[in-house]
Amino acid sequence: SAVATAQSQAAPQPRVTDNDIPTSFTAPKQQPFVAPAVQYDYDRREVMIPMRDGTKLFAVIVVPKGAKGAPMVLTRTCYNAGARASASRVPTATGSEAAPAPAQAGRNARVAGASGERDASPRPHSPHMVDELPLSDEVFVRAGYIRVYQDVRGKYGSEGKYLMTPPPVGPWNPTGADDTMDAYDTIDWLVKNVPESNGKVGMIGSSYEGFTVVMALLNPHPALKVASPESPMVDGWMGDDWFHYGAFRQRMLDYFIAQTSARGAGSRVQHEQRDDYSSFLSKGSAGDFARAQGQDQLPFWRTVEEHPAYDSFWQSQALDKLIAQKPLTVPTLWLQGLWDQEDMWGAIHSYRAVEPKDTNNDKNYLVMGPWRHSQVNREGRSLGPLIWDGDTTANYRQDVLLPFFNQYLKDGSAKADTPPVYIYNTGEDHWDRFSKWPLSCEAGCEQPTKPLYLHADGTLSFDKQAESRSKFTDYVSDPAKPVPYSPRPVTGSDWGQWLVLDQRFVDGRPDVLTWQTAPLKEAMRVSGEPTANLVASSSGTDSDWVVKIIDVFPDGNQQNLEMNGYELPISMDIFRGRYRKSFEKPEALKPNQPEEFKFGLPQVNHVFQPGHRIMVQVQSTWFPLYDRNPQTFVPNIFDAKAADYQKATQRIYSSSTISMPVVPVQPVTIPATK
Ligand code: PG9
Repeated sequence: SAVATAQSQAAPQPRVTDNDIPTSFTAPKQQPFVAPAVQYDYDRREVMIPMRDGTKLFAVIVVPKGAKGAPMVLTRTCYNAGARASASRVPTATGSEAAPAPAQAGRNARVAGASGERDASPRPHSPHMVDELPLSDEVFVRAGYIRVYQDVRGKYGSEGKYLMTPPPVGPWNPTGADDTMDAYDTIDWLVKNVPESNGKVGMIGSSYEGFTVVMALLNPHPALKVASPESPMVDGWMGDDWFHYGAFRQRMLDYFIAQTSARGAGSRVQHEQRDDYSSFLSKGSAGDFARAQGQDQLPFWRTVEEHPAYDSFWQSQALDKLIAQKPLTVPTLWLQGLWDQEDMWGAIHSYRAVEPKDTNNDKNYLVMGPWRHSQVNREGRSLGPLIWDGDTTANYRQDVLLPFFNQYLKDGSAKADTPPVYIYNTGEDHWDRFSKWPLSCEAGCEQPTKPLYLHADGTLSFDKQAESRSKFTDYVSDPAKPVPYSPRPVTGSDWGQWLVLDQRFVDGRPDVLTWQTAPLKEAMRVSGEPTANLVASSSGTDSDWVVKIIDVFPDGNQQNLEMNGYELPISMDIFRGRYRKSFEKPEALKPNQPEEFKFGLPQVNHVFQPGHRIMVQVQSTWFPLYDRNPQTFVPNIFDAKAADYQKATQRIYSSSTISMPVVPVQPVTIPATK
């Protein structure tokens, strides 16, 4: 048999060499590499497009070979049009690749190995348009679109001077040009100079690129037929990148340098310590940190430093207010993530501001996915530990975005089955289709919210107990030991996931108060905008208030041990107390006097499952993402001195509530037609 034969063979000889490197080696002669003739399936044109003031803006136009009567999709970017239009698609196994630091976040081409990094050692262009352009363009490429990327004025290949997210021309923008005019002139040029096009243009872009879409909508060119601002930066003071209700997002200081220290890619900040918690803490105020980095050379930092309150600088560029002045004429799909760690304010507030004027219900649409910032342009199977039913972003782009764009851009296309509101149900793991949003809110919604009481004994319930101003829970907030927003060392590596981090990493700290309900007997659904109504006092004269609504998962999950007891935040935000009466004119708190602090929290469309608990956490620091409130009232917190940072005793009175947008577990939805 074979066994017997093998056994009968002689045993192998041991190796006799004592050196695996021969005394000489001659490499065979290399044959010169002859590249096969490459057939490109597209034309890549680089053009300079003249604006009305004579400034020329750089654009890359990617035209499929043989295109005729094709629609165009335009993105106006501050992130290097040349690289955006040449981004190889970056495969991600899980959709949760290490998130870029804030200075890089938000551009789908700017993950490791793409975009900026590629500039140093350029790879050849792919012969295939679908591989050459970013993943988010795949649906457009397959549908035969022409794709255009353009640098905004003053950045990368474009001429002119750069202002950060420039306000519309006026007192705060003396340049005579803005992104409304530049989009108009660009579209005008494109429809006259791209012979393969059908003269119809759509605009799309996320974050800064979403800002440029909204600016175009303020005075749209007649050829602009459809738009999708994705997580657009709309109000940098209220709740997008720079501040949230007046609390400064000092991590964005990196962005100031990256974006405005050079016309191309700016320099990066070397934080002194690996843990940003220590790097920021050791410098003092956000102003001191900025100055230590040389940011006083940067005009945009100086402007922000001069405008810590919501004065006319911020008000005059709040795009949700500006866009609502006229009815929308261009069908618009406002989009954002439900855990959007950068621009959580813009899309939803613009949608809500415009909605009353959308009397035919045919221009104003809203999409909110289970996504982090700009995740819509990447893979969407998961976020942190949350695994969704399929690739939510690919499905959205294929099933909702493309048909919507086709309807308005492709001649002879069918009407898309787009619901006015398309929102992911993060508790039941599926999309919901609604005719309007929010289903419930404090004022102006069909369903009023239900107050959830923060009882002094740490329980949380919808039952109003004998309300008394003398009942409170307290904690000491020490700005020298602020509560981290993500576990230390804070390196920014979890930037894309920090809004879904298990809050047990701070639960139990003496300066984090926790309330929770009993395990729910039945499912409870929240669909809309929760509002925090804190009745609170501080022994200091200024204070921040952070409120988190958390879904506490039960124990007993044998399949996914990580989720046992997981404290999943579904809505959290921060409010700077000095602005409780006026966002424009801050006012000191009266020490130890209970006052009301009321603010809207991010939107939710969630079902708390039976057995889960609802938890609320309150704290007064969220560091180092947000700069520390010194807890002593000073004219400008950017300039607070070491002695201003004082411990304070914070009291949360039991008349405090969270208005919860509770709705029936099965609200009325719009059925899909297919
Ligand atoms: N969130 C980023 C940004 C937008 C606008 C201004 C500053 C930053 C972005 O991802 O583009």
